[in-house]
Amino acid sequence: MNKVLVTGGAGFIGSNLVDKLVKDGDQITVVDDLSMGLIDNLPQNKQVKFYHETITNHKFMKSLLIKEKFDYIYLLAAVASVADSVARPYETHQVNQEANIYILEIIRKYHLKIKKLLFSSSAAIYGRNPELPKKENSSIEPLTPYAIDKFSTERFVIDCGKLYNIPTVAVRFFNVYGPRQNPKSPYSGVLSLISQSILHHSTFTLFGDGRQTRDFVFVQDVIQALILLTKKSDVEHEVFNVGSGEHVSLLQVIREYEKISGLSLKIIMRQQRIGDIKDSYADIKKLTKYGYEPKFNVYQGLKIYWNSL
Ligand code: UD2
Repeated sequence: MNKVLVTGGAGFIGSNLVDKLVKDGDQITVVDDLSMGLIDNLPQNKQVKFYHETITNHKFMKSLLIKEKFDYIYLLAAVASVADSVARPYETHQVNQEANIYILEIIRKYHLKIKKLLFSSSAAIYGRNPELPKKENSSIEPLTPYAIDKFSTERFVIDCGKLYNIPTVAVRFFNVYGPRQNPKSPYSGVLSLISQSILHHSTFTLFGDGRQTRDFVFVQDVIQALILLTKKSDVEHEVFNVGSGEHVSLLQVIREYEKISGLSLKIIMRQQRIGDIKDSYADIKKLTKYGYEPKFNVYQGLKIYWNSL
């Protein structure tokens, strides 16, 4: 039985990970401030301990880490909205970078023996770089405080992991979608917004001509990647793209979704959003070499998502 810490564990990706860890028989501690996550996302299970706390509470995080002596740590807590980071750069920096560095600092200072720490970064770090598909060694062109924080924390986790002999790994998420994705903000993932519009027969605003493409990766495939990278003890101090390796246009996705739901989406077209990139998809060869194999295409993933609503 492993002791596992999941920051952001009540959120979309975090809670799907917690479900998997419960099945694997692990003892899980979740720290989440419920800014985007929901308590109802967590299973009522003796294996799961929940703290309604922010990771920026240093005192709390220090005593938790020292007391619990975790085997595995997943750093998924973040202010995930790029727009939020533009509006509140310093506050989001404290969550997206500082709090994570502090966790590493406690591990270093108190010589905590962990088996693996994983940090979740983002495809946002490639920014305006037009190269396709994006490789892990493609140039980094961050455009927002969010992307800058994700990249610097990723480097810190990897390079300081090496320097202080802490086993770490980082992942760059592409467009993750699936059950429990929160459609609360206009900057939430586009598939969660489309889902809401179809479900409630409300109008969806399509920015641009709909021909922009994205690498939509189903959350269960992401969980597969996270478990694989933490459990492989020979993978250390590396960063990996986590995507499906394919890209589809928004119009294609909308058509698929209409087929699945049997409903039609009311669309209103608006100008492309400022700063929007045209196309994005991941080169996932580095990860597939270690056995990662996406199991859900967009049609299969959307079907599960739709049935979960
Ligand atoms: C994703 C990430 C972002 C950052 C970025 C890096 C999400 C939610 N966002 O932004 O954090 O990592 O990738 O490149 O995963 N759209 C509409 N109508 C809407 C909302 C969106 O047409 O109501 C369009 C949007 O203009 C874009 C596409 O849908 O062309 C995808 O938007 P998104 O916000 O889901 O994701 P993305 O790739 O822009």
